[in-house]
Amino acid sequence: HIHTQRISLDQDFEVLYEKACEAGIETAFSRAKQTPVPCPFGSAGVCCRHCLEGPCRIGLNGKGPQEGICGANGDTIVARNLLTMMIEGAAGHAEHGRETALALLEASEGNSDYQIKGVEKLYQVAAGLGIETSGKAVEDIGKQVALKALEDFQKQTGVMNWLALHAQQQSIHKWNELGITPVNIHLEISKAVTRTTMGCDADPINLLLGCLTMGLVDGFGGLHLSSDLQDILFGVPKLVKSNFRLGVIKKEMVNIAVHGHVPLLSEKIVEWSRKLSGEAKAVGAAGINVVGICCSGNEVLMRHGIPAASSFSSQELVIVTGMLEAMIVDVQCIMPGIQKVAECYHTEVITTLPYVKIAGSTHVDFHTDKADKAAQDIVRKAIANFPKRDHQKINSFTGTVEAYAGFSNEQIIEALSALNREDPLKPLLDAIASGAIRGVAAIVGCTNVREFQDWGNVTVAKELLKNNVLVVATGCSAHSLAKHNLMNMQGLEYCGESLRGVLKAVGQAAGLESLPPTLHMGSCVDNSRPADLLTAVANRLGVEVKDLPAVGSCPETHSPKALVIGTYFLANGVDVHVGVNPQVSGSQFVTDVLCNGVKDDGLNLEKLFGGKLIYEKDPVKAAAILLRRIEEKRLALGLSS
Ligand code: NFS
Ligand code: SF4
Repeated sequence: HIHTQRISLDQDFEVLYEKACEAGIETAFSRAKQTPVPCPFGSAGVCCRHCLEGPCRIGLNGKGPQEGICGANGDTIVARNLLTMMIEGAAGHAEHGRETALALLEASEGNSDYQIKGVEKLYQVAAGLGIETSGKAVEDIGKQVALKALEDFQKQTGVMNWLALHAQQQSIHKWNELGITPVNIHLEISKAVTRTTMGCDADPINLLLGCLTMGLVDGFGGLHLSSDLQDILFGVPKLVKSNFRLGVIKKEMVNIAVHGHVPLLSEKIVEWSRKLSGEAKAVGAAGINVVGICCSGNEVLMRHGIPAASSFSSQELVIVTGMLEAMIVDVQCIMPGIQKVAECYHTEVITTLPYVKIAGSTHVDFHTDKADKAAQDIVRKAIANFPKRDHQKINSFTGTVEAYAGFSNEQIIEALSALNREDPLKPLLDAIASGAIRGVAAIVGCTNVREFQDWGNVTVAKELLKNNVLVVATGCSAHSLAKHNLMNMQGLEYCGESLRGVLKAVGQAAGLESLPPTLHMGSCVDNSRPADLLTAVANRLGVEVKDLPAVGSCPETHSPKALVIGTYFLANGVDVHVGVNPQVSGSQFVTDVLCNGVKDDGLNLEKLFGGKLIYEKDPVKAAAILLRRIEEKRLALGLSS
């Protein structure tokens, strides 16, 4: 018998969790409750499994062994484990970028099922890369851009093209002086793996510098490269209105969930679900309904207004509605647990990449040159499952929450230019300077099964809004905010008066009632967008990103990807809050470097870059710290208090 307890601020998932528990269906939430206390050594980051002398672990609180068999001390082991997490996060995003680059290359060469839809973005990126565009065909330029992207996985000297494309000069200078500027993505990942192996890097400072390099690899080679190329292939997101919560799953429809991260396949699923709706009607359904999970959900929401069913932590429970014909997954944040839950229903889990399979699931191999065929096969499998529903097991929800999304920088600038055509950023800068907006916060990252779902994300957001901070969001935290009315006009009541005034002024100029209280900027790779927004603001003011009253917050951190994204922002001097233990407490030294500043040693994150890591579990306290940091930066910039 599994004990039921509250798991989510979202009532629908509470209902489904209880249903699952009563039916004896295990989910991540119930498994988490079975091991209520995680391993204390792993939690502190002091467990080393890098060779067969070990595993070794450092005794906690100074008791027991303070070195591994090889002599590695706690500082080295903690820093090395942190770097290992960074590598995992960066590798995932890099692979996302590489696949997108190949897709652009193939589309440009005319041998794939994709075309270039974001022509304007293509010209813009090409110009930034120094590619000659005049008199050239779109496909030609597309090919040049794709080759420049692939160069970032190959070049042996210089700096990454995508870093030079997006970083501020002053930052590049700083990174060069520290020797942390990445040359190419694969080279840096390979080097970082090498330095973490037994008998290599044993200097905690050097290992932490390695973490920063991974942050830069991730930020430029993962996030920016992926977002740019996706915008080129699929178009730049524009304002859309859609819906969140489980009511988006429709009883009368064939329901298909797209889950994962790389939108190459989900774009095609959306397309073919529209084209094949007649076949769904032939089996008695009213049509085909695609819903999003995690970042695949964010991607198709941003570009097509596809409604979103779930963030990371409750992904298994979506199946417990009994109305999902297929869950299609590609890569990252996919719980293997979905398969066992699916076996209790008629749902078919379909994996699509040769390196991401789940035992027991259906596999349909996906490649860009047969994307249409794969998408048709998959949609038809879902249709065929519709008549297999067990009507006794269905839980349907009617409630949905409206949400605006699609806030690319292009969309934000377009909205602002209704107020000032010549200098669109000026209204935003004026609002920040006058103090009507105190600062900017990006609420990013995950939901975590060990946390009360949505609580941290929503609470940090509400606290910041109340204090007139402009809030943008990405990833699963955007799901949390949307579900709780923070992306529709109802949520304006949570904003401080002066922030609400600015949102209304900008929104009304752009033809809306107001801008929503928080702006959905996309998936986790789209953290490139808030980064670019900050860079644009800093450049316009003639300062560095580190000087801006801007913070990042990841209240319900779950993934190493979130940690490495945070590190990218730290390398740019932006304060980053995490609400979940980052597993470094086993080393006072590492904790001090990241969070407190080391007095007499060579590495002090805040002194070097201008920002620091803030670990605070309590979302109200975390928001208070972030507000204080925003005010400190305002003061340093000479802005009104
Ligand atoms: Ni980001 Fe998106 Fe969600 Fe966290 Fe996972 S889906 S890439 S890692 S859990 S936000
Ligand atoms: Fe132990 Fe050192 Fe091997 Fe790690 S690398 S398991 S600390 S001997």
